[in-house]
Amino acid sequence: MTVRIGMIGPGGMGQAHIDRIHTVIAGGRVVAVSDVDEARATEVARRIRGTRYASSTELIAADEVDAVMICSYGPAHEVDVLACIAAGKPVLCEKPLTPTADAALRIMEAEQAAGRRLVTVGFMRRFDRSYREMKALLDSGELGETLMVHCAHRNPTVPDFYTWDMAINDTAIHEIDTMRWLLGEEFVSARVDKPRKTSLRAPHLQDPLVLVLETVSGVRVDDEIFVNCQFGYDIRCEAVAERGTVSLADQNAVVVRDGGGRRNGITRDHNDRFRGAFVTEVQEWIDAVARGEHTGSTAWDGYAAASVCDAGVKALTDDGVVAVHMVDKPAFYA
Ligand code: ISE
Repeated sequence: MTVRIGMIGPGGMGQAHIDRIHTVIAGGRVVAVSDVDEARATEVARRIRGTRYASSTELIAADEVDAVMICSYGPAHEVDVLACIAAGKPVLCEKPLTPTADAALRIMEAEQAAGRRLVTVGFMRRFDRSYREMKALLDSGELGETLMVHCAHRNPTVPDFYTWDMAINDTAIHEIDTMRWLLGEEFVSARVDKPRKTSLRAPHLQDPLVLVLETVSGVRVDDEIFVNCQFGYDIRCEAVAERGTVSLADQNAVVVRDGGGRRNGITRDHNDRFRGAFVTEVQEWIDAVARGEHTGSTAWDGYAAASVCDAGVKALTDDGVVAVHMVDKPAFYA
């Protein structure tokens, strides 16, 4: 069976997904697109020989669409995810599921009323080989209990539309989800430390910043967010446990030795750094859709991440520690 996918918002991320679905991934094909930018939707539809729908609502309802990928702007996700649930169609929604926890709660409520898990959130780092090896080692108990995790998330630059809160709910959200998954527990509080700002940033941004999170059992996670670091897309993570540490290795494919010394390449963006993770994530999703099953992060994961983001965004403007507020996890997501 070929899973016929409708894509909402085929911008940079969406087109990267289309390319992998049509080249390296088996079992799926993007047959329909819609976008607020009509010219872009028309061009992508022509390129994939698919149908352009005038609205996301029409795309979701179309008989030729078995499942939906949402790659549009975060604030536009809720209405389309709810329409997919109403239509009974599986949906892979790029992060953030929603920009606020309240919106994610509405999605959870609709999905529970529908009685079937249909929503997968695109938290791709869970599929990254290095993070998976790190999790397997920590879960084995060989290093004892995990006490702290030091993360860094650096981008060369960010686009003009990047607003002050996106440091948390668009960038740090990756570590928020990955650390929940890695540690297997929820966060209870957030604090933001605001160091000296780089002169190479837009004036409205606090860049860099350090998001400091604490889990239920007291594990402390610090996450350096530096989105105008200039030199590359640099993702670092070191977990400190009772008897040792484990870190992500450098992600270079080759090491150069010459008169300038020994060095390795640094990736430029997320599609480059997490290429393998994206392929595994989308392949597993297509396989699960074909079997009529759910896979990957759930709407609960989207909600939990949004709840931590809400506290993190508050901590950006307020001093001190902000509590994370979450509802109890429904049995549906156990
Ligand atoms: C972007 O949306 C991503 O998901 C990238 O992985 C992240 O590094 C970047 O900061 C975000 O804006």
